[in-house]
Amino acid sequence: MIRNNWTREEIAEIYNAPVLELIYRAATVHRQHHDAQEVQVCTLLSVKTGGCPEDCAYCPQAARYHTDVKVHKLMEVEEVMQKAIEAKETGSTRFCMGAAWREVRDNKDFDKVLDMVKGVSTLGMEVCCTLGMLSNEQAEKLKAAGLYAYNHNLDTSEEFYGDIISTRTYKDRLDTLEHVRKAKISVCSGGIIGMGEGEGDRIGMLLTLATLPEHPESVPVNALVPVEGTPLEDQEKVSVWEMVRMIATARIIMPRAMVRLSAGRVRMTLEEQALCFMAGANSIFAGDKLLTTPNPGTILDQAMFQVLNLRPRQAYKNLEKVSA
Ligand code: SAM
Ligand code: DTB
Ligand code: SF4
Repeated sequence: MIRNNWTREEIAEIYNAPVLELIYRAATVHRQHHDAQEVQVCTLLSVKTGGCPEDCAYCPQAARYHTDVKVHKLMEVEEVMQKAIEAKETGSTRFCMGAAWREVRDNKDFDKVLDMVKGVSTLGMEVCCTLGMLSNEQAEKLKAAGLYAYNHNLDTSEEFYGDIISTRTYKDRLDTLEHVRKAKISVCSGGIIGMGEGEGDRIGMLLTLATLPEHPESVPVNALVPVEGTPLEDQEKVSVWEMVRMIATARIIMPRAMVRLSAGRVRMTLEEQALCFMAGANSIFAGDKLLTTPNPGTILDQAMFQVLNLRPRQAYKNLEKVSA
């Protein structure tokens, strides 16, 4: 039932199906593998902001672009703990700490991140990090500290990658995903639409994800948040149907994954988000900020959950299934 041998043609056929058929098919697969009323709620925290040496064309945190993002050195462990406690109190069960690093270096800052991971894991939340490239050893250290998941996006297809980022390669990304997998950390990997890529690039990214030796446990689908000062500041907003096609296709080809309706929700109505849940999305980022850009706050999301009869998923549910 779970396939890792999808072909480009098969994925293209799914992606291009009549949209209501596509939603129906994805909704059916969703119900075979998940409780469709349940949505995983994650909170992001930027623990080290801005000043990044990479040139990702979408990113407000790249040092070379002149954006309004204020550089902030690595936060203190106590401050991070406070934010995690607040996130838990407002209903999040996953806490993801992001750093504007090209890669992890073996220094005091990494030791501090390991302490953050240790601390947050004592709260009973699923702890996630997104810190850039990792070696095998660094992945193992994070695992030993209690890290549950690691986010590392492919962002787009291998063919389009060079148009968006020149300071690292697609293979660098895949290597880190392999290190994360080897350390038995849950893999979170997805991408962004609305960067000027073609449909073939969207399908290409999904093909790479769905033909990894094991599918990622989470697949974030971000709509580009165009930020002034970045090369992609003038990109047009993607239509909800493009989000729906991405989400539904991811749901059908990676049925067990949590598909996350990620960046871009501030520009979507409740009804548009409902279509995304119908198409198989079952996770969101909560709180009034993503890493540096706005996100619908807790009050709006709680109201949305009420209208759509959704409820937050408990933490570590997958592990319980394994041990049950
Ligand atoms: N520096 C690390 C890295 O690049 O892997 C971790 C942090 S980075 C900000 C995490 C992810 O955020 C990126 O891979 C990208 O997919 C997403 N992202 C960054 N800026 C974005 C934007 N303006 N719109 C949508 N997604 C964005
Ligand atoms: C992901 O796929 N999206 C999140 C998370 N993983 C780290 C980040 C979105 C960032 C949007 C731009 C910002 O807020 O800086
Ligand atoms: Fe740096 Fe990550 Fe932003 Fe790229 S996406 S510029 S690596 S913070």
